[in-house]
Amino acid sequence: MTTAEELARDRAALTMIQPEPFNAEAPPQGLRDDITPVSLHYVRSNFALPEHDGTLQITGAVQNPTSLTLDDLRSMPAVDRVVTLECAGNGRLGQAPLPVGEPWGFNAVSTARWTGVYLHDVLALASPAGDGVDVAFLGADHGPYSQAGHQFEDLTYTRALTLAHCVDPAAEIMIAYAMNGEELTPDHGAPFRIIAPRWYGVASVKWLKRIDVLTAPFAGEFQTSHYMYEWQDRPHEPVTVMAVRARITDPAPGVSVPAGTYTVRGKAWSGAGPISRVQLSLTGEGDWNQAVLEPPTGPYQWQDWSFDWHAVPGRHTLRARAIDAGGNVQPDVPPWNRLGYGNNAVEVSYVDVI
Ligand SMILES: Nc1nc2c(c(=O)[nH]1)N[C@H]1C(S)=C(S)[C@@H](COP(=O)(O)O)O[C@H]1N2
Ligand SMILES: [Mo]
Repeated sequence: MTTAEELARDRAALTMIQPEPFNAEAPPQGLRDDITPVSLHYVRSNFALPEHDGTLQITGAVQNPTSLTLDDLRSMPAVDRVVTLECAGNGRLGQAPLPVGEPWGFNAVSTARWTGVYLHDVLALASPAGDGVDVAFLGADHGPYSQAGHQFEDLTYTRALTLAHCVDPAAEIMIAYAMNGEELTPDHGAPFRIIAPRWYGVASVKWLKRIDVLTAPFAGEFQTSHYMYEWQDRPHEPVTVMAVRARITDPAPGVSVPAGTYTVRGKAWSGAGPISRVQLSLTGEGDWNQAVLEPPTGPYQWQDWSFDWHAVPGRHTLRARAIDAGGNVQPDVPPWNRLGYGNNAVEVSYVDVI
């Protein structure tokens, strides 16, 4: 059991967005290194922290309904992956008019080393039926829910991925029980959770309680009503992989820097593949200079970039933008949609050189 003091300690270093259910961003130093310490990793929860009885059920269209404990998972071959997770609502504050939903700034993104088992290995134990279509993941968290005109007395956090995606070894979807080498904390989904690399965090169901193989597409609230891009001028689309994005981490927001050569640093990532270029504008006017981009240290994590800036006194407008291997470029203007997802517009950072 986690005491209130332990919970408060776990949360103390984060930038709070909402106290209950607890939602908080990483502080700027959470984006500095390759791996975000657990205590600095953003938290996004739709319901109060749930109780979890320690078992995982695999039900539905399977030949062999299965129940597993944490010890059962630990006895299976372990896999270890560094994964950048970003909330699809990250950057919502940059959209105007402000959409409904959590008013996230720009730090609902972090990177951790997750340890667990492959989802496809766990599914194989239950033998999904040949006519399986989707796999629904149910969290232990539930409760009354009312947002954007939808009301429920008791809704359970449930998300699905296609069965084909779940059993694809190349997708490397995990059931994780450890984060940066430690047991999962309550806020990050103890005792185990899904980690779906490349996808916005919404797919990585915490407090995993049940895996249900379905013979028809899943149409739950968090699948078809929320986490949809409701574009104004084209058909709605589900939120899937993370959009390409670069961040400036140094100079940190609001920090003045001395005149001379200053190495501007940052991160860049995309769910569509590795980053191929990062460019920096020093005038705010589209003078895109090539930054030095570090090669990826793993397939699912942000990359470092840097740029030696000849900083002269005055106020400067720095902007960084990333381009991924698929040729996706960050837009200048946030891609507005009613629920405010996927704002990957180029961010502006004002820096005083003294
Ligand atoms: N059971 C459950 N899983 C969940 C959520 C939730 O509310 N309930 N939120 C999702 C969202 S929207 C995000 S961005 C990630 C955040 O994971 P983290 O809190 O470990 O950073 O968890 C996902 N998994
Ligand atoms: Mo999210």
